[in-house]
Amino acid sequence: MYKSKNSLIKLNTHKDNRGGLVAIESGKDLPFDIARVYYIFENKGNEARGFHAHKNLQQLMICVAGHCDIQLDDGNERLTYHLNSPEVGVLITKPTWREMHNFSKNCVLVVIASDVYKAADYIHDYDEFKKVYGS
Ligand code: T46
Repeated sequence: MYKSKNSLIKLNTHKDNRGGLVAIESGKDLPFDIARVYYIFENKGNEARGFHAHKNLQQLMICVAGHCDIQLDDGNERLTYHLNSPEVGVLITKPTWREMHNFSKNCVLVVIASDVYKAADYIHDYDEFKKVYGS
């Protein structure tokens, strides 16, 4: 499964009379091997987060509880994804500026990433990002 564009993906969901279960496997459900998982929760006063890009990191973001808006800008267009389901994720496969807004109080945003945390992979200046990756 290879996606050259950032996109919303429907996750592999198993539902029965007990409830739901989502499974995400490297190589099958993701175009990258999983190196790290982190999550964002207890958002204070609806503070926005992100405001940076990654050069190489690929990620899948899933709102497993509550809801939030994810703005993704690949240097050419900016799209907003409203995440509100544990069955759907937004897959980021290319250098992308990201901002997270409008977190609900109960929001838990799980992020599955292709690499460990590397400060050198971040771009914190939007103009610099546009200069390198914009058309
Ligand atoms: C991203 C969005 C969706 C670590 O020590 N290890 C980690 O793996 C991460 C992600 C963060 N941190 C530390 C670095 C900062 O001291 O946790 C603190 C908060 O991180 P940051 O300000 O980067 O959080 P966000 O929400 O602005 O961005 C994060 C990710 O950094 C970023 O890769 O795509 O979530």
